[in-house]
Parts: sequence; C-alpha cells; structure tokens
Amino acid sequence: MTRLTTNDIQHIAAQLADYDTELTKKTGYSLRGIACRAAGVQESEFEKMSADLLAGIVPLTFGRGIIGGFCDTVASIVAHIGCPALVTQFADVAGLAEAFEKKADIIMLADDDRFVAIHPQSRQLADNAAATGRGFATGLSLMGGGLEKKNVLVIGCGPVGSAATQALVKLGSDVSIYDINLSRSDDLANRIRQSLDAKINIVKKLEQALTDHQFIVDATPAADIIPAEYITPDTYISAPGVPLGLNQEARSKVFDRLLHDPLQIGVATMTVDAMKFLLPEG
Ligand code: 2YC
Repeated sequence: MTRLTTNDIQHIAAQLADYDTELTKKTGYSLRGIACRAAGVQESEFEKMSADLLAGIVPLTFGRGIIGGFCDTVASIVAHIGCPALVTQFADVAGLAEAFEKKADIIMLADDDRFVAIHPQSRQLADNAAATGRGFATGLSLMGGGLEKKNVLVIGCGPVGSAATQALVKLGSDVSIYDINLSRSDDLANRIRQSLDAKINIVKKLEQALTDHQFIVDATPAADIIPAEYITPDTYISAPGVPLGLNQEARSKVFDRLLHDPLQIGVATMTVDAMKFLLPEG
C-alpha cells in the first residue's frame, strides 16, 4: 500500500473542477458519474440522496501518523460529488466521538493499512482499495468504449489490482494478470475462479503481455513499469498505482488515453459505495 505524501495531494481540492472537465473529455463522465457507475448506483438517485447526508472524516495519528492535507482533501472530494463533509477537529477516538456527536451518517478514516468509509446505521463498510480498483476499471471501460470481450492486462495483484480484475471480469473482459510475485497472481486467479467461475490468464513475462495488450490497468507502485516502446496509438492505460508507472516519454506517447490520480476516483467511488444501501433499491 503506497503512503501518499502532502505533495501528492496538496493541489487536488483546488483542481477538482478542472479534473471533472478532464475526466468528461476522456470518459464522457464526471468524477461523480464514474463513481456512481463503478458503485452501480443511478447518478440521479445519488444526487437526491447525498445532499441530505453528512460525511465525517476523522484524522488518525496511529502508526506513521497524520498526512498533512489528507483529511481536508478527502473532504473536498466528498463535497465535490455532492455529499456535505466535515473534518473532525479532534483525531482518533475523540474524533470518532465528535463525528457521532455531529451526526455524521458516514465516517471515513485511514490508518497505514486501510482507508474505509463506514455507515453505522446500515453496518455497511466501503474500502478504498476495492473502490479504487473498481473505479479505475470502470474508467478504463468508459475511456475505451466498453471492454466486453476485449483483452485487458492488469499489472499488480494486490487489493487494488484484485478489485480491478474482478470488475473487468464482470464487465466481460478477457483479463490477464501479472504480479512480480507469482503467488499473488496465482492466488487472485484462484479467487476469481471460485467467486466468479471465470478463468483469467496468468502472465509470467510482462514484456510479452505489454506487447499483446492495448488496454492496461497499472495497479503497482512501480515508477516506470510501462515503457514508451509498448505504447501505440491504440493503447489505453488506467493507473491507480502511485507513483504513476509511466515516465515522461511514455506519458507523452499515451497522451490523453490515460487515467491517473492519487485519491479522487477511489474516494468518490467509496463514498457512493458507503451510501448505496440507503437508496430505495439498495
Ligand atoms: O491523516 C491521516 O489520518 C492518516 N492516518 C492517513 C494515512 C493514509 C495512509 N494511506 C495512504 O496514503 C494511501 C491512500 C491512497 C489511501 C490508501 N492508501
């Protein structure tokens, strides 16, 4: 799990409107639109519901401690998609108590291992890694014009890559997976076979897979894992991994056929996930 830095996130809040414009140009949908599709919720339903809810974001000092700007940035993303949000004045248990006292419907908090949104009333839990994988898989599908029966390569079989793989299998894609640690790709393939009764291909040589695939999810923390030589005018890349797995040459080659952000799509999707059980058909 990559730990973000203040530098990674400090400009996000001020650029959310521009990011919506960029996403709409690339995928046809805004940040809220992608999140709702990834969560399987009608955007109009979400819009009605979210305005009356309150999200409380609680800073946690455990482990490696607070990341400057993290909770404020999360709150700005949640508010941007239409759900009022506050950051508690206190951290840890005092912050959790404050969120309850301020009648937050959804409570969001992150330590070094997990970032979750909980909806105590319905006992629902939304996980950022799962939401991020699903959000970026959905974004890739929207950007690429639908991925049913298309070959898609997922690099990285951790929590984010696993969620992306599951989402892509559900979208009807033919998924190949690669992980530097072969046991992780084996485990993911087994989990997918058991849960979705679907067969996915395990890739052992990344270079060959990069040659064979035009749709790629990069869910790794590797900095330069997709070299420019493998990028063609038909290549689409959805990259939830931080840092971005493309160097400057590769970024200019893939041009606008690239989705990447350190928090936005994951936070927006987990927010919709957390409240979807409140919706009439939820
Ligand atoms: O400020 C705080 O409350 C800190 N406890 C937050 C720590 C978040 C650590 N996790 C990460 O940086 C990344 C994020 C993308 C979310 C998941 N992992």
